[in-house]
Amino acid sequence: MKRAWKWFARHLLDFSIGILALLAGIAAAELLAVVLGAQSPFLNVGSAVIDATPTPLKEYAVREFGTADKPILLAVIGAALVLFAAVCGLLASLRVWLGAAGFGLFGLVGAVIAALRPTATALDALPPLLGALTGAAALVVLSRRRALAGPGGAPARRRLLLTGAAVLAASALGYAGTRLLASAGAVGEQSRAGVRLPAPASPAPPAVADGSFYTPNRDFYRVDTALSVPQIDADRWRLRVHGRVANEREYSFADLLARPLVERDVTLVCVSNEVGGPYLGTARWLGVPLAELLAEAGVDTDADQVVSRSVDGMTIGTPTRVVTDGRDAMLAVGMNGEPLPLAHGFPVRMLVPGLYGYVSACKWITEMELSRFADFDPYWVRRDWAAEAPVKTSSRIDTPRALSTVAAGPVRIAGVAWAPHRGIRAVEVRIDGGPWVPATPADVSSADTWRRWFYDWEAVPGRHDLSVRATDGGGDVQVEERVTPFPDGATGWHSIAVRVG
Ligand SMILES: Nc1nc2c(c(=O)[nH]1)N[C@H]1C(S)=C(S)[C@@H](COP(=O)(O)O)O[C@H]1N2
Ligand SMILES: [Mo]
Repeated sequence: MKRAWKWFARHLLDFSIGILALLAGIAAAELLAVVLGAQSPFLNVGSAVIDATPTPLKEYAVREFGTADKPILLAVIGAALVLFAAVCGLLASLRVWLGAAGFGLFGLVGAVIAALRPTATALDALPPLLGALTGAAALVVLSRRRALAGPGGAPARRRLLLTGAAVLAASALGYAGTRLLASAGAVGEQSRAGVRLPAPASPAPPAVADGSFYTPNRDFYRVDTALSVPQIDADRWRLRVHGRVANEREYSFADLLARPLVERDVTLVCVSNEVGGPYLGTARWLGVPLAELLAEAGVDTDADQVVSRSVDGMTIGTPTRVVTDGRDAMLAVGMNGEPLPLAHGFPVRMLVPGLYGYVSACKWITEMELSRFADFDPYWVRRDWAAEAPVKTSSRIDTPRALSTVAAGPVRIAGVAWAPHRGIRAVEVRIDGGPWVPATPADVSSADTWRRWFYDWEAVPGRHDLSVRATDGGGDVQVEERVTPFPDGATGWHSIAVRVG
């Protein structure tokens, strides 16, 4: 232990030199990336890791870390880079060219990863290569100075320190420049600020009065594979409808806004939502009826799958039959009275009541290709999730909180139940091992949303188990058996324990 520590202390300077060179390399690579309008090499590596992550590990990450999964992933990648750079620093202290070669390898891997991204352009491989060159150069210079520092005495040591400080300062400047250019290039925010949404030709029913019925945009759950939110200029955005159609079509954002728009309340649910989980929300959406666009294109009778593509390379497959069966499937442009927030798909996303998001709700959509299930597996299906996935009938207790203590006497148990497009007919509550008793479901604006419910309970002191189950509009009772989200959505009754004091 002590020996290891001594070894570490003796090589601290070597490690530091490697890490300084890494900082310089990353700064150069990221700066070139914004200047060229190419993908960030660092985020490219992160995206590649996300795409390559086996489904069980991804499920674990979403479950354990929720929305923090991305910062955690980037921190892990950062730590791996630092480790690698420290090793390069150590190698350079033995043979300078060894360390430089390490950086070269690193740049090559970065370039290959960049070139293999589904959205890659020819420019994307350049930043990692420049970054590697810069890092290697910094490593060589610093290693030379370090070699002279011992025999050269105080002046040589000062020169090493100054060079190190200069590399650090240059990296910081490069990083600041990157941030500045990136924020100036935040075309999505600017474009969104200029959007005026027209009034709907077909308005939604009167808004549901209950304050917790609509999920505010800032609280709406977010699930996607995008490490940086795509910045799209609505004026340059295009939607291409092609594939197995009679007439290929293209629409601009203005084309969509000029059409008669519908406004509907719809609950969106993520397939990764566990029993009792938070990954669903309800909004008042504004959009273009999807069936009308498909009718204009003239869909071939054998095109049973609509494949949506987003600017960030996501592919999502939706049954043609479902989006043309008369439900309010739409290309949404508005969410709760505003243009779509960037994180929720600005300028346009798909929305299909009744289907989980991963088979319907493509954000930042740019393409709809009429295809067949037999011909194309979209992103999640390639990772073994089900190709077709209607939302399963579910319910959740929101109050009281699990494991909380409440006062004896009247206690309102309340929560939400959902079976989008089938609707919720009834909700029942069970206290301890007792009989199922009916809860009171609140009003809804359509069958496409969740339904709030409550049950007034006379709580007696002690520890109690509270459970809920829902019955959907088709009369099907929520499934009791607990299964995990993979491959087509969780089932099981939500139960919580509370203490009555
Ligand atoms: N482009 C793109 N669209 C996407 C995804 C994605 O990763 N990329 N994730 C889907 C999934 S899994 C869900 S649940 C919904 C979530 O939409 P939200 O983030 O607006 O709540 O978006 C869907 N659309
Ligand atoms: Mo999802």
